[in-house]
Amino acid sequence: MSQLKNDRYLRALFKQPVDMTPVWMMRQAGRYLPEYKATRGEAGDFMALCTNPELACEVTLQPLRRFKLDAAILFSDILTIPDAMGLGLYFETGEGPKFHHPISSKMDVENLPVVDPELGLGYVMDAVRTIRKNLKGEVPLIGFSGSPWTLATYMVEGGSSKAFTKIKKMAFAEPQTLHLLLDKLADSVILYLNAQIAAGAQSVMVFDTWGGVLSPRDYQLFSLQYMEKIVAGLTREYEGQRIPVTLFTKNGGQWLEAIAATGCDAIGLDWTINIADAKARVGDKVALQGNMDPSVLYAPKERIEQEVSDILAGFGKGEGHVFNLGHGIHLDVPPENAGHFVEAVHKLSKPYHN
Ligand code: 1CP
Repeated sequence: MSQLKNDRYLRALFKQPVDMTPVWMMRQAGRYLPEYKATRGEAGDFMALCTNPELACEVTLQPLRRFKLDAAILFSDILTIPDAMGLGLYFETGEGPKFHHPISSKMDVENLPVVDPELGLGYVMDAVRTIRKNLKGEVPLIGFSGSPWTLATYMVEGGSSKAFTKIKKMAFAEPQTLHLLLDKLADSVILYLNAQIAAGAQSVMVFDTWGGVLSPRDYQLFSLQYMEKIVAGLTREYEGQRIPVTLFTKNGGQWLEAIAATGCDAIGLDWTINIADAKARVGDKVALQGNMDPSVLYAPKERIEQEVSDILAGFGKGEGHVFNLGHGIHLDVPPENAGHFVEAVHKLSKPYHN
């Protein structure tokens, strides 16, 4: 870690002492930044941006030029894996992601390949290498993937969903088909994240955005079980450096003990749980990332500082906290408010560290 100029984020994940609490923002590169919109316009569309390593690097670095963030996150999307499996990802203006060929039968799942990241996702590894080179050791680079369950929701629903009727139908009417799909996805995610690590990702995060729509038993069966397989299959040390893994299940606050038991290094928290309670429950096992409601960024500076101060006090003294939002930054947040947030975390956290 010594080659990094700022290793606060990695140190916090390993529960080592830091001078102030590290901070980054989920979706820190994106449409709330005018410079992102300009680069995206130049690229043509979102996938053109993801598949062009120079432009993906440019948008990864944009938020770091504005704010003193303690980590960079690869600019890509969780849906690159299903796209590489042949589902045909596309975006319609004003709408979320969609697939030309969603999964609708057992045969579709049987015909689905496990992705070889070097073949179908080489552009992501090129982006990782380009970003690492251009970061010049300033801050660590986070690689990421979607969880098998969250990826499966998009693949079976054919895009974003609110009710998850198709995938739940598969879960209860044809559980073996869903398990085969989740298993192929878990194998693909392991290969994909390990390829990102080999290309230069210094930490990895698994986004389980939709695990929280499952019952406790089904969360274990259809989501957590496969994330556990991923944690066990990841490269945890690369070229002498430990590679931390963070699991984030939105609305997963009731399952923290089970998530910590997977062997991950850190748990990402959304804002529906009090961070003091989370720390009391699993703080001896894992580091915690989170957990300000992203909507607080609409508030005046004083209100943002109050919220940051409350979360810092909730975590209290001791190591193992990476500050973040509890979910992605909203696209209509004024960039200067994000700046107030980052500054507030650094300024107000100093008394909590020696
Ligand atoms: O420019 C545009 O119009 C595209 C908007 C966009 C962006 C900026 C999409 C489409 N993806 C991304 C980038 C992205 N997505 C990143 C990297 C940028 C960063 O963090 O700075 C990451 C980590 C993601 C992850 C992602 N994509 C998740 C998991 C995290 C989460 O926010 O819950 C999910 C669920 C997606 C799917 C997806 N891709 C894009 C959109 C709009 C969505 C969400 C659709 C939905 O709500 O169902």
